Amino acid sequence: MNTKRVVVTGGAGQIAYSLLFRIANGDLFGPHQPVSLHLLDLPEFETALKGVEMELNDCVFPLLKEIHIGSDPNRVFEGADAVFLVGAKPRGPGMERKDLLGENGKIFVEQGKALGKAAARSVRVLVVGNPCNTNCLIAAHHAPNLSPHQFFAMTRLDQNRAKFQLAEKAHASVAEVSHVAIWGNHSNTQVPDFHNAKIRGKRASELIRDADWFEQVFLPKVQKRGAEVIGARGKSSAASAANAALDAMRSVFEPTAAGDWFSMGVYSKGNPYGIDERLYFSFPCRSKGDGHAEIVHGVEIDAFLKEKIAITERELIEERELVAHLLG
Ligand code: NAX
Repeated sequence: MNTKRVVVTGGAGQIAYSLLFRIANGDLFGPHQPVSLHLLDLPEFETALKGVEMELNDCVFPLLKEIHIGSDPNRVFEGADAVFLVGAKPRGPGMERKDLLGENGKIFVEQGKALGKAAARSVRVLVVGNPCNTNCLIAAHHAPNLSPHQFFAMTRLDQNRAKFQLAEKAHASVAEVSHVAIWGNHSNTQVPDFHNAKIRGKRASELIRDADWFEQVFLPKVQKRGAEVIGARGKSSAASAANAALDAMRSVFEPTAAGDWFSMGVYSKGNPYGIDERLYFSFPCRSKGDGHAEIVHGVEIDAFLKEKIAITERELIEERELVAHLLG
């Protein structure tokens, strides 16, 4: 079996520290698929990358055939089959959203170009580094020889967070919760959809008969869960983010369970919900397991959802305007 090349950027960071070991263990492509890991970070983190490489070697994962570390995306992305774009600058003190967008945007210009040049033609790219939807738009724009549908922005952690909240409230198991959609941006304006979510095959609202809880507790809780984790842990979500990144990438390589869907930031061109057509917008999606995520049609959008979706769409359009100079 051919070895699959998996790239993780931000290889010396905290999400990578969980993600890499799980990929090497077979949690992405299964227990029979050999993998090689290609880690990218900034030149000043090369020694830290070496430490991660040593630890990966010391785990003696049978599926891990090769490790390559470096700081040149053109080399690290060579022949990549699956790419996790995790590395990005954190928001510094006094930094405005606009500054963060501009700073991180530049990273994704360079990496988009390198992907277009060096990655396998069938590569699938998941953008995790924030602001992930707009970074994804920038990266895809700079890889015009790849399809924009090969790029995805991660909203899976938000979906998983929403699923847990619904399960806990209904005293159900997480496996009994389905059809959880996140609409829009991975930010505080995201829309966790409780209207269409199901628990044991029934609408969540039939089991949880508490409209106020959905609107005033559930919604803000999911939107602000990242900040809640930072408040408690002193660091942002890492293991749960890595887990969600694996869930997200696997979702396009495995057929979606009958009747369910998953949330993913996908290229919005031709979407059936009238959303602006040049965004990476999170929709409920399904896959045949062929590397594609298809937007689910006909999902019911009530007045409450419609209003919230318009807000998150506006924010994404605004973000795109702020990085217009990187999309020329
Ligand atoms: P860390 O600060 O621990 O690691 C980031 C790593 O990226 C560092 O090692 C840094 O040197 C590296 N880096 C910076 N610029 C780079 C470049 N140009 N090329 C390669 N590497 C570069 O952050 P971590 O906690 O791992 O989070 C990484 C990103 O994920 C952040 O942008 C964070 O905001 C984002 N997240 C996104 C989530 C999502 O759901 N989409 C959830 C978790 C997380 O907050």
